[in-house]
Amino acid sequence: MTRALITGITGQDGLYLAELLVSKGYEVFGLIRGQNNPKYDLVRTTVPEVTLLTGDLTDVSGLVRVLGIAQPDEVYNLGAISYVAYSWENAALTSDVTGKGVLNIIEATRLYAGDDISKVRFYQASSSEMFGKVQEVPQRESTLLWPRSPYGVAKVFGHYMTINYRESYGMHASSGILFNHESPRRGPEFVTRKISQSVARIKLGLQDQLVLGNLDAKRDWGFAGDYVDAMWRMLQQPVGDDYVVATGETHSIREALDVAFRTIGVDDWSPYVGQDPRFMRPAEVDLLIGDASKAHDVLGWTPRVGFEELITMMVENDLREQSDLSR
Ligand code: G4F
Repeated sequence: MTRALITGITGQDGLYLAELLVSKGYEVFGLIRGQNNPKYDLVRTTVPEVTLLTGDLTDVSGLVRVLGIAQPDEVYNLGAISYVAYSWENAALTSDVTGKGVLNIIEATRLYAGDDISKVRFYQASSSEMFGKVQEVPQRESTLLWPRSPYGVAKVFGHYMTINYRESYGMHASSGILFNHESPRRGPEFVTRKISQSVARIKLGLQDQLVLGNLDAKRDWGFAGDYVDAMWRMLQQPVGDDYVVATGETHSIREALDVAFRTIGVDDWSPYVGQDPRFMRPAEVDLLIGDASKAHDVLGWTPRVGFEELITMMVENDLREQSDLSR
């Protein structure tokens, strides 16, 4: 039985990846932070097969202990402080967890492997946020990185540290440069879920207005359930490498609003949507669109869920969830 350790098990991607690996017959371990973590029950009910181990990406000795217990063949580092806007107010903490945390877990993994570095494979969740002020359209593995947020800077550190461990120690270490990926499990602080939840609440008469920041930014949005499959495929290759994972389509926040409001039968959303500088960022990433041809060619990976289907799925899920809650 192949054994895997997932950090960030409580997040959207952690849950989808755990389900995928369990369906493939893996024994899955998840790193969970702190005592009485409120997300503990969420993991327990969603993927009861997972064994949860307590630890923190900022604590190397704890990570060494967890690796010793899990004895993984594959380590997926999905743990991070992942909300970009928060990273300006908490730049040092974001750097510690999202940046240095990568060094902590990859070094702990190297120590766990000991003399046999081939005994374990490592996945790092890199991000299209690293492209920031984009230097090429579309963005690919070779595009110069120009991060625009403390979060993006921290991800660049983790990305290059992963490459460095591959080159320095011959480690099977891969970095997935994932563009935005969403689902009904997305946290409500991210724009797609904020929109889908608010649109559902407006339809049900539970909310009047949706207040957002910049409506003109463009993102390459895919479905998280498709993207975890790309992570797994990376670790099945003979050697580690870096891959862009994206749909190759870009859409603005306005277009996301068009699709979401159409789902509830509203064509003109302007009376329902306001803007507030509170939700604007000190430095914006204006346009992201990925070229995932390497992932297609080498991994045989293609996204299955398109933009409209994704947003509609999220609104429909929130309509169900919100009407259950309001009963
Ligand atoms: O949904 P977002 O917060 O995602 P963002 O910043 O693109 O980051 C996400 O994707 C990255 C991959 O590129 C991940 F690495 C990262 O962890 C995260 O998953 O914001 C998307 C866009 C931004 O341009 C933002 O300015 O939506 C714009 N936006 C406009 N109004 C808003 C809002 N974003 C949020 N969160 N809330 C708003 O009210």
